[in-house]
Amino acid sequence: MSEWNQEDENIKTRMLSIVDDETIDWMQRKSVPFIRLMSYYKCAMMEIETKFNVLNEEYSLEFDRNPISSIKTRLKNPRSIKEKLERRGLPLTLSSIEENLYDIAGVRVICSFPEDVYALSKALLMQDDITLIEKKDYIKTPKTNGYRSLHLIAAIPIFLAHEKRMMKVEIQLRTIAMDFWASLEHQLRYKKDSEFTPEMAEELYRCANLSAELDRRMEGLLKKTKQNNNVSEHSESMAEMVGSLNG
Ligand code: 0O2
Repeated sequence: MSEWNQEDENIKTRMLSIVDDETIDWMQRKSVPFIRLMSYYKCAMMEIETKFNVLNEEYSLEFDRNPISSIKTRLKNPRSIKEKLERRGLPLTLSSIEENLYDIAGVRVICSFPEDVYALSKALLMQDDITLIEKKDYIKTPKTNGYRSLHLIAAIPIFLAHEKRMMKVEIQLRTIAMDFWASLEHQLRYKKDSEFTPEMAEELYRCANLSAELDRRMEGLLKKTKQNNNVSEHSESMAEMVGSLNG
């Protein structure tokens, strides 16, 4: 028996000591459709991730650099799903999850430069199997705390053995600097053992502006390298032309 199976057996034994067979049966009947729905979200997430990997590959061939630094995916956990439905006073059912929650499957694309965020989102949304449901541009209009990211809710088909299903995925696109800020802000804000003061919020806001400035300056450097490339490409072709005239 593998370690995993042994673990399953241990859980079953512990469960049997506190609940009866009938209850376990009921729990399984409830959980199988839930697990199936989660696997559909996982498939949709994989489809979106692949689309971004394909775009990254194409861009890296064309422009000799990678617009995507990394991609992270996550499925919302059952507890967060339940809490979100309860917070909104919505029924705790599978159809309610599908209809009301758009962030069960999340794909976070960390880009090198701000222009990559927009180029990638445009390229994704142009694809004919993608339907845009919602777009929030927190880069053009940052949140009051300084948070920046481009959020898309998109529907994508997944093809199962006997059916095609449209699944919603939340896509967050942001630069490395925006991600650095958001990750640390999240850690600081939700630190259990300490208070998050207004002064700390102000300092974080200043840090967000600093990271936006960093993005602007890095993008400025990128533009300069592009201009330099154009100059050298031009002089190369000029040199070729001069060469051919001389020949
Ligand atoms: P998790 O675990 O990261 O997913 P909604 O999701 O529609 O109920 P809202 O606020 O309208 O709520 O959605 P929005 O603005 O699109 O933001 C949703 C997600 O963006 C959050 O998910 C975070 O991941 C991220 N986000 C939004 N604002 C902030 C922020 O101020 N700081 C940081 N660090 N992240 C932010 P969840 O559900 O909070 O968590």
